[in-house]
Amino acid sequence: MAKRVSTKVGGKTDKFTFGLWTLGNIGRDPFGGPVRAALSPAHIARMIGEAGAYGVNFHDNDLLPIDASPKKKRAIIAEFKKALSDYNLVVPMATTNLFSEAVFRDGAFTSSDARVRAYALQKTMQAMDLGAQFGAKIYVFWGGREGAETDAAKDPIDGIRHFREAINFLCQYSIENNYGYRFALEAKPNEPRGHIYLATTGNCLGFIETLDYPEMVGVNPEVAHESMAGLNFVHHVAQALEAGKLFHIDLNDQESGRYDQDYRFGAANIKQAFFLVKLLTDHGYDGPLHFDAHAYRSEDYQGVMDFARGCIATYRILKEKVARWNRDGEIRDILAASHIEDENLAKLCGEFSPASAKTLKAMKFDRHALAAKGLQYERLDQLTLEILLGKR
Ligand code: GLT
Ligand code: MN
Ligand code: MN
Repeated sequence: MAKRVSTKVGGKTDKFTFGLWTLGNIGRDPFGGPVRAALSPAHIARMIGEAGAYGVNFHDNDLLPIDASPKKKRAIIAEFKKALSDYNLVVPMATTNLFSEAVFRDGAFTSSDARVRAYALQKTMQAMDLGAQFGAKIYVFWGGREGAETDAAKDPIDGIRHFREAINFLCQYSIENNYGYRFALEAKPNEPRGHIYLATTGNCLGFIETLDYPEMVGVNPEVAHESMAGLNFVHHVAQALEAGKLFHIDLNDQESGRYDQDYRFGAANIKQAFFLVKLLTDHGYDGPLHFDAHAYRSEDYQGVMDFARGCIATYRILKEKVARWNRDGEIRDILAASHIEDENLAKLCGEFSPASAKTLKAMKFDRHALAAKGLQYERLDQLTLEILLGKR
């Protein structure tokens, strides 16, 4: 049996995962065909195991081709299970392909055609059965086709309503079958649709509270997607974490103002990657760390392995840098100087009472004195860079 490399920090092992569609990506883009031969799911799983990961995720049709015969399906499943056990890999997350087939060209759960919506539900229930067979406990919903090019086509309120109906139905399906799934909604602003509904993690967090089983549903933010929307990814993850809704995370990288690049983790914005790892580490996130990324189209499968190992290596290096940053004396001093607490004020502002409001209103604040001292964030940011550049 191959040995799995693991990072133990505070007794916990980082749960690095890849989707079958990530290492198995054949390098197609809108302007050109494949540059790598398609591999079997078992073969991809072995590569993921060789890279030192903890687990593998899949869409129903990454594992089982949509028209495979029952006999063929059984053979694929048996071979895949063998690869998982050879490499001691688990399947923490499963999902449904609701985007490749032409039937979903105008949406799956949000199609204007009730028959397409019903088919999408059927396909998802079957995919949930498949995921459960492998022990998956997280179920991702990426609504890549749920959107529009023109709002003449449908009322966006119908889109939201139909999406809600589908998630409510499927929560109930999971409960009825004792699958124990937690659903994770993945936002993206556009691509492949001109405009996708629930465009950001913030939209998803708002939507979740309108569901029948809000406690079962969280988010799966992806670096590339929030960055495409021009937003600060770390802040979005922070809001999800703080709300207890970070059920899963898609790590990759993205330059601003571009198509969904799905670059190797840390490839484009190392500083953001550092603050992300810091956030996840400081707050004890212990869910899967899923690299939802693709190797450059220039690569053969050796390059794909370089890509996979690179994702894991960068995460680990950044985690070491986080520990270094957190114990750096000068950094701590700068932070201590700007983080000023006051017991009386904490009492006064912590909880409203008519008396505390009255006291507060009567207090005198010298706003000029409060603003007199610089905060040293230039130095702080430079120290961060020096740690990242290996000079500190
Ligand atoms: C697709 C998409 C990803 C999603 C996957 C889950 S599929 O590759 O680009 O961001 O996470 O459906
Ligand atoms: Mn993703
Ligand atoms: Mn992406």
